[in-house]
Amino acid sequence: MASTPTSQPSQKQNRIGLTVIEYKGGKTTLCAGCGHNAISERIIDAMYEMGVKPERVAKLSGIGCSSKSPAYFMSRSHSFNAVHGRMPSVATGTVLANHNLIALGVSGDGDTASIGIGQFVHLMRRNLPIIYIIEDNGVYGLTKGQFSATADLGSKLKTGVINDLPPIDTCSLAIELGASFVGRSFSGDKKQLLTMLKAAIAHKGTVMLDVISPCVTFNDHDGSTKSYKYMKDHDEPLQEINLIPAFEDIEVEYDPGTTIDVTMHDGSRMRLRKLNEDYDPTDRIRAISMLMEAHEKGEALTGVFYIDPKKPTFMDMLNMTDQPLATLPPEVTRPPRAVLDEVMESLK
Ligand SMILES: Cc1ncc(C[n+]2csc(CCOP(=O)(O)OP(=O)(O)O)c2C)c(N)n1
Ligand code: SF4
Ligand SMILES: [Mg+2]
Repeated sequence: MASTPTSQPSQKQNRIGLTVIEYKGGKTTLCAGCGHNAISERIIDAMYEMGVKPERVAKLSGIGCSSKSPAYFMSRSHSFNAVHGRMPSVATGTVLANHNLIALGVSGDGDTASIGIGQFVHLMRRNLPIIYIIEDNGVYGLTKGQFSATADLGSKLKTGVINDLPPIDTCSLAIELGASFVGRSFSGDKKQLLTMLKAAIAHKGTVMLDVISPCVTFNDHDGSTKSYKYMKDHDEPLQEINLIPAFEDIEVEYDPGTTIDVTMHDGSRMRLRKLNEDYDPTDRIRAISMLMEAHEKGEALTGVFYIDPKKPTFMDMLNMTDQPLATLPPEVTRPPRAVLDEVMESLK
């Protein structure tokens, strides 16, 4: 008897009729086992599961091993590899020109917190619609493993050099400055990272995700606080996170005493089951103090630290046209002769 052919998981179509293969990119040139490769895999899964059209995504990055990684996922999307630390301004221009695109920024801890800190802080205070991921390994991987500004005080390089400067916590900074969805995850925690990325796609505003992503070549030894072993031993998830996408429309029972339900911009629901304490991720001040407390205790907290799904975005503040600027016809964007004459007259 002939057997019924079963379809391979890789051939299963998502809600827009695409298979996961259509979300893949070029073959990675990063080291085998690099955390950045795992993050690329989760981005592919999240975009596929949420049914995002690859052509709607603009991948933006700076310089570093992390910033190379957009070449290794979603080949069908738009892509721009900017100058070191300058991705935020290119991303801002991209979103201003065409707000129908989903901006996905991939940066490193060096690209963001060292050379790019000036651009990063201004991006965070605008609440531009963007998913901004820091692939955080505590070192400049591409230039052979010098400490970055997120390396913890007292952590040790392979050469034995000790870091004697305090780290910049990009999550506290992003919350303080105005990002509307801030969290931290670990490249080795498949489920948590995938769910946070799916929630990021459902959010409108700046999503800042700091993902601890071990550099197996330069920062995965004893004495590092960004190694696989350190994260496995110290990772303290704040919540158990689930996302119920708007298109799935399922009702699931939950206990409001132990669970917080956040309705996202697109109608999806993020369900956060508290694991540690009575933590409210809509309280900004509490979020910052909790991050400082965790830091004092040497805990590597992960989870959604802060979310405000209703905060006006940069586009709302600018009162932008519904139709993206990039697609407006010249008759609309070009001032008529009489208006130009009036401007010239006013300058005399
Ligand atoms: C203007 C400029 N300064 C310095 C460099 C050298 N450089 C290239 S990548 C990099 C740091 C990358 O670190 P990070 O962003 O953490 O990425 P990783 O390689 O660790 O993923 C530096 C300093 C450069 N390319 N351009
Ligand atoms: S040097 Fe480090 S960060 Fe760069 S690809 Fe290798 S493991 Fe990844
Ligand atoms: Mg780095």
